[in-house]
Amino acid sequence: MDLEERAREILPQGVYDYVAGGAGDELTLQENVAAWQRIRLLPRVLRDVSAVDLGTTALGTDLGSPIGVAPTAFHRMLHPDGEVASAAGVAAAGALHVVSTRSTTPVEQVAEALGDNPWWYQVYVLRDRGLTEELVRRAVTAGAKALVLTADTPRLGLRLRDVRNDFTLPPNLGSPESLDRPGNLADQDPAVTFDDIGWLASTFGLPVVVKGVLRGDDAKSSIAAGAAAIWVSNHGGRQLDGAVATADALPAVVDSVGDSAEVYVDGGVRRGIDVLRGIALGAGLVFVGRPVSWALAVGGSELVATTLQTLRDELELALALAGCPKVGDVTSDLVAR
Ligand code: FNR
Ligand code: LAC
Repeated sequence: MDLEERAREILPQGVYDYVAGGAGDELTLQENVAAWQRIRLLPRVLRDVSAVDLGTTALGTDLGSPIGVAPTAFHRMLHPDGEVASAAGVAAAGALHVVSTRSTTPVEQVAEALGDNPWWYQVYVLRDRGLTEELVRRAVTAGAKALVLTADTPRLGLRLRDVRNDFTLPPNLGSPESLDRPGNLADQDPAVTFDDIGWLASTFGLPVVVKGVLRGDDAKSSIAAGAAAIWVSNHGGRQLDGAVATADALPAVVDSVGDSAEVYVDGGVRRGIDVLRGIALGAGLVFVGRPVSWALAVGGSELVATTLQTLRDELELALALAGCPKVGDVTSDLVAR
């Protein structure tokens, strides 16, 4: 039985559906997975792959692998130790971690669980700019190495499973710190523009990654406004249903960005081979969301670590079988056109 099925058995239906679900008819949710699976590879042979090195860098930081953990909300809904358990698992696996604005654990405690492991902080610009600044300032003080501005969520998408389930956040979450003032899930500012990229960069002095870009022109405008990296994402199919799958959007974004910034991707990545596919299409980092949520729900920090380690092992094998001893050897000609 796979992890998602096991999570489904132990989580309340509303919580399971909140995580598993997408927007509308869930076309984009399904397409994200299917689009990676359609990509056929052209492996190289006779390349001496006796040692495969997964090391890479992003925004000047050395990383053990190009696999990162995407920000997801409300981990205490999935496990009593919440973000402390997920962070400890991610750190044990040595993957880059991104902490959500919608953390149900104070960012200082998450940072402590991460230890020396590199991590970034995901920013929702809230209507309350003072609260936004306060949350980001605390993350910067706690050791975040970059800020990830989520750009695809001016409002939450239409999550029909949540509507049907009449889903609300469980009361046992304590106080999700970005929600503990008047306002609720809908309090993200819908008036955010490219100018806010410059505001974040200049206010906090960290590189800004813009997450949720699907178009080359938006990538260019983000970079012109001060973004250091572009994260191709459709929020795991949870925002505009019918939006293009990320594997299909990635090449055009990579083309239009050229050498002016780093490009990352997430959405429907389930196997190490998908990570290889993402890199071959031009992504510097490839992030996973739900697989980590399911691992957290079923087995806490240990299963989070095992799950990420398995993904890493799969990637290592995929590189060997593709004739690529280094991540830098994974180039676009590995994709069959
Ligand atoms: C998310 N995602 C998300 N993104 C973000 O920027 N801030 C957030 O708080 C959340 N919260 C969140 C909750 C849940 C339950 C899910 C499933 C997703 C989106 C996330 O970062 C990422 O883009 C997708 O999850 C990637 O797709 P996969 O790997 O889940 O298919
Ligand atoms: C979500 C928000 C919290 O996708 O990002 O549910």
